Amino acid sequence: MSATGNGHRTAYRTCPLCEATCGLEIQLDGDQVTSIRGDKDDVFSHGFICPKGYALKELHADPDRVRTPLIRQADGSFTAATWDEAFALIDERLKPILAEDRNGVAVYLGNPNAHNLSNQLYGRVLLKALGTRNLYSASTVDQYPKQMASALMFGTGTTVPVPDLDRTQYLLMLGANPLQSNGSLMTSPDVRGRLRAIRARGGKLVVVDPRRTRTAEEADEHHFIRPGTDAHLLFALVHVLFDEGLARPGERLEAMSAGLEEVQRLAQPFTPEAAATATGIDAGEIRRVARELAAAPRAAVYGRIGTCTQEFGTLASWLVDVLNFLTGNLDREGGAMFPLGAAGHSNASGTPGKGRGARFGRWQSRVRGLNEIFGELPVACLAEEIDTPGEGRVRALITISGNPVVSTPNSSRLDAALDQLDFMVSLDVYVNETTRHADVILPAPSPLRRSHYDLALYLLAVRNVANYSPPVLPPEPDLPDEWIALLRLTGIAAGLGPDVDVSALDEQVARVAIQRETNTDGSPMNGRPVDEVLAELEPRTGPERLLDLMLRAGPYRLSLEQLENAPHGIDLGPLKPRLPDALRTTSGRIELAPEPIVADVERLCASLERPRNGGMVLVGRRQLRSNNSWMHNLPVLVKGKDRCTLQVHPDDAERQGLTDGEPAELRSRAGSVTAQVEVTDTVMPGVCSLPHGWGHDVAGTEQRVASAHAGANSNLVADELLLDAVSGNAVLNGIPVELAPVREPVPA
Ligand SMILES: Nc1nc2c(c(=O)[nH]1)N[C@H]1C(S)=C(S)[C@@H](COP(=O)(O)OP(=O)(O)OC[C@H]3O[C@@H](n4cnc5c(=O)[nH]c(N)nc54)[C@H](O)[C@@H]3O)O[C@H]1N2
Ligand SMILES: Nc1nc2c(c(=O)[nH]1)N[C@H]1C(S)=C(S)[C@@H](COP(=O)(O)OP(=O)(O)OC[C@H]3O[C@@H](n4cnc5c(=O)[nH]c(N)nc54)[C@H](O)[C@@H]3O)O[C@H]1N2
Ligand code: SF4
Ligand SMILES: [Mo]
Repeated sequence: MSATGNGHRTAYRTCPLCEATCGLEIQLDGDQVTSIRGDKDDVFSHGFICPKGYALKELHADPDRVRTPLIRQADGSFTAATWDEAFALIDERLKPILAEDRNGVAVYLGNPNAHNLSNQLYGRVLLKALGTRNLYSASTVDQYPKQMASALMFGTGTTVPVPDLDRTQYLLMLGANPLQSNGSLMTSPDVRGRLRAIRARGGKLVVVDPRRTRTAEEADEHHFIRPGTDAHLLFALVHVLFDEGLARPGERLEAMSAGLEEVQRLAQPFTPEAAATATGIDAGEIRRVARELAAAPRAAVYGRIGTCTQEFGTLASWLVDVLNFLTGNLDREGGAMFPLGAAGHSNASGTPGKGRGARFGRWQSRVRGLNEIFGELPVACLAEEIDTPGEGRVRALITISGNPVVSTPNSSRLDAALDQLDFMVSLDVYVNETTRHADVILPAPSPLRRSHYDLALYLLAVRNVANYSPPVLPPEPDLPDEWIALLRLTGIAAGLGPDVDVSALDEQVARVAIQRETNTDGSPMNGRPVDEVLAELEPRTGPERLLDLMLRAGPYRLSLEQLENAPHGIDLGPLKPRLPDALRTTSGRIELAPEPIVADVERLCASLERPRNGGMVLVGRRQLRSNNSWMHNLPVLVKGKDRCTLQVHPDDAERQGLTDGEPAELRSRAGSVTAQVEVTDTVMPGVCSLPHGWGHDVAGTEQRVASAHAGANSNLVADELLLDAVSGNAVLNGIPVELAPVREPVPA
């Protein structure tokens, strides 16, 4: 932070809104933010910023943002309360439910937790104290198929290869649109610049997407693909590599792997011809892409939300890295590499090259018997766990930074189910579609009033970096950082009552974390007395103390002080090969053919025979000025033309009698929704696209701007019964739908 006269000063802070981790330069006059722009000295983003980064200014000032605890009254309205009143009520209402059944209290964790240091570090403390098996999160409408495949192949869910964007010469990208999303499972500010650089150095970008996206327009080549058939395409690429003797992982990779022959056997039925029928991509083109991928000096295959939130999400995610392996590009410069985070990277701690591996399905959901994954149950079954009577029913819910009523499939069922809860608490910054059901809302400070370090996203970065931001502004006296609320909830969950001694509990949390290090082989703290390490971290408390510990114990042996002295971040260099040390499988090998994945190939084979009846399917899309469901209350982001449109190909529009700009009704097994049609040949025939996160026209919310730009909720038609069989992740792309014109005008 640098200060000049008259209260004018400049602060630097990492943007917490998406995975790109851009550095912001924030000008302030006293407490007022006067401007936000990209920090050109940021070691990673070099001044890049998107419109959401600027929007932090409006988010900070948004009069609709919740600023005190709220308690819901009998008539449904909310009244302001003190923190003590709120926690007393929570204690009173949760205690009897917890006493009867720990699993009676469910938790839903939303996406912003991944961008919030306090919540990442203290959310898990609360979960441990609660001891519930009913844990749900946005990860099962997102990336768990990828993390599951990674865990089975490499040993942990954060051992996810990312494309080495800055050095690759060939990038095959499926189901991602980083020009709108700014990248995901690939922390990479200014993706457009980095993609353009690939082409500028003579490389090639190939995009596979049922829509001709902005990213596709940047590419050398774009292939439309029938939604949900990426695994067919990827298997066919594998098939061609084996068939033509192009499967050459190289001695190094081969020596540390298991299951190569099994992969070859599994790929047999997936001839380019068979895949062509399923995917709609010509067999000759599939052969050519396979040959080019094999011939490229350094290549990477990368898949994201379109390959995860679909019927064969785990298979597709697995095949992406099978291809990276077969072409020798796994763990190689310019290929798909493993980042090394400065703090909290489980594959960098303990014994190198071997671990406990991954286990799934340790328990099942009560109603549908769905498997546990990474300690969670699929969020697609949350509603039924509430609305199905019987022993073990979910009776209370805590949501933390989540809006599942808009973000998860069959929203209307969940919306109704929340009314059947005995008690609900939401930690959130808005009264929105979900939190309006809560009995108590606990607010969180503006991002500018809390510190930041991207614990999760640096584990996925295309370059190793570390950047810590102190709060730009001091906390408001009555709006403390979220770790304090999380510890008070922990006190309640642990039976210590609503007034737990927060600093004593925090010290206990730190001691447990230190003890883990002092007990870990290879840790610089191994064997040291806990008190001694604790003293070294003084006078820090809260998230800063834990972060400092993690940085010191981390692979670069950094300290928080070093990061505090580097407001533009510390560049730790380009990605380096990390195998076999990063492996944490029980075998110490790359498991190319893990059993749960192999078992699902049969289902994929069966789908080859599926008749293609010409029906319509729905896919989603992301838009630059949007962020899932929660930034639609900021005028700077919603101004201009209505963006929540239903994109339909001209041929389909004609066939169904749909007119551009007119409303259409979209129907599925789960429900229906009305949206305005946009006729465009950027979607392939047979596919329509509606963005998610909209539908703000429900009663009882307090988001004036969002309500005036309501849009339609695509998850009213997403079907909670359609899942990726392996992971339990929801199918949000490739949902069978019917379309019909609506004569009535769409309500504004
Ligand atoms: N149909 C369809 N559905 C989808 C997707 C899709 O592609 N298609 N994508 C899915 C994906 S990838 C995701 S990640 C999910 C997102 O699903 P969710 O995480 O459930 O939804 P968000 O819209 O991110 O909601 C974030 C919530 O956090 C609150 N919030 C914001 N900042 C803070 C803070 O600092 N503290 C607290 N306590 N709360 C805060 C917001 O007010 C909002 O209520 O949606 C999924 N749903
Ligand atoms: N502006 C903005 N940025 C965001 C978000 C946001 O809501 N808005 N959300 C953030 C979050 S939580 C996430 S998880 C990331 C996601 O980041 P991305 O994965 O890059 O997200 P999308 O832009 O939705 O791109 C998914 C693409 O998959 C395509 N697709 C759909 N079905 C299929 C299919 O079956 N096969 C193939 N090959 N493609 C398919 C869609 O047409 C779409 O273009 O974005 C993050 N960034
Ligand atoms: S790209 Fe993401 S991190 Fe960068 S400014 Fe935009 S929202 Fe923030
Ligand atoms: Mo996401």
